[in-house]
Amino acid sequence: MPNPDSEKLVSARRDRVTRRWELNDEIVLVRSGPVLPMAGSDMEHSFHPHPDFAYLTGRGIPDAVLAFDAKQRHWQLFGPRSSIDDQVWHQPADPVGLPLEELDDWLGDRKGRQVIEVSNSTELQAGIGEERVRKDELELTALRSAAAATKAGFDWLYNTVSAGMTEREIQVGIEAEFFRAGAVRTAYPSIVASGPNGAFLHYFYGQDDSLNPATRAVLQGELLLIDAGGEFSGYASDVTRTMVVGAEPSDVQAFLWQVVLSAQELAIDRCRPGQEWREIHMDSARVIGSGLMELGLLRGEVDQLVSSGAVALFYPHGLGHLIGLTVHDAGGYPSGRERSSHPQSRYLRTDRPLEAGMITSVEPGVYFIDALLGDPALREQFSEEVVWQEVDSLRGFGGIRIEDDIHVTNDEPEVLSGAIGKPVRIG
Ligand SMILES: [Mn+2]
Repeated sequence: MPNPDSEKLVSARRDRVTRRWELNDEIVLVRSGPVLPMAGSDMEHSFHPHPDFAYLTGRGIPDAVLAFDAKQRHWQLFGPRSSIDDQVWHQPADPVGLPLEELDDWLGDRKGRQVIEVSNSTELQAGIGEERVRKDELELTALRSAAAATKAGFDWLYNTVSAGMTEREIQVGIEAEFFRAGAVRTAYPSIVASGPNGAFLHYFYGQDDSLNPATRAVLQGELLLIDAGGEFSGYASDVTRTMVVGAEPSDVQAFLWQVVLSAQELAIDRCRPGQEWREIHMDSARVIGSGLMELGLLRGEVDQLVSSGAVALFYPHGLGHLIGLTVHDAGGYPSGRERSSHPQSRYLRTDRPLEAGMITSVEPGVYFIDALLGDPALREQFSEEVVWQEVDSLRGFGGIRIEDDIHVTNDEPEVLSGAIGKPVRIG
């Protein structure tokens, strides 16, 4: 049950959101969402409340409705009541607010007024999203706890993993430690990618359609890329480390690892109010591009290599994203900002100036992605800028990504995941 202090903070969120909404006498409904059935089965997926509902109530009850009467400036929560039959199978849901059956009468008392579902209104959703980007104390506490649970998993990894372990063994081990440390679940499916698998940005075990977990073992001297995090009180953490397992890093591994770390450190230091995220992202691409030039994989002038899309062949994603109730959180593009189709920024999930209270991931990377590097059209297009002979010798290298979660403050950036070590080698 939320305590009185947290109730006060949640109520303050509602006040801030209603100040953003331009309403007269409308009725607004914010639904938590249903429990979703699994196809062809009487089982259900685990419930994830709609994050807007969770934000405005501090709760995660299925089928609940938060109503706002704009005329009376009054919020009313309606929650389901568990029947006796329900309670034979499940523990009862908290009896929050008024019984859900009373919603129709409540709306009937307000007949003739326009009823707006938040999920159908971009404007109202944007109003909530604009508030969700700046975290209050309750949210920061949850985010710090999520990062602490994630640290427990990575500590296990550093102490335990050696060459010969399978991706599945590593995934089970790291997740077990998240849960022991208080995480309710993982914030997203853990990415445990050994060797060449690290070149898939979102490599998930079991994605080979066999219905069985991955059996690939990490080999001595290979890279191991782990992108995983626990969820705590509904809030995500999102951390990536890449290490060489069971051997000293090769010159190329060590060099590229250092390039990615430098790009990350420079970007983290710029996570300060007023900085434009897009510019930090583009500068991180210049750092990566300069490294690739130094290694003899690209030739030319770095700004040109970024603008032509040559760097994006090796760093095709955005520098990071906002984090909160969802791992890729709301509010990345405020009104007036459009997504770009440029290869270096088409996957950029945020384009706005940073503000104190925001949480953003910072996750530059370098990858050798077969689908891009083997594409005849791209090889032709970048025949001058990419030294293909050198690049081809690194096919199968995998990828390197280093990711932390940053709290932008009016002082130094707070790295929520900063206590998680960054070894270049384990095992
Ligand atoms: Mn991330």
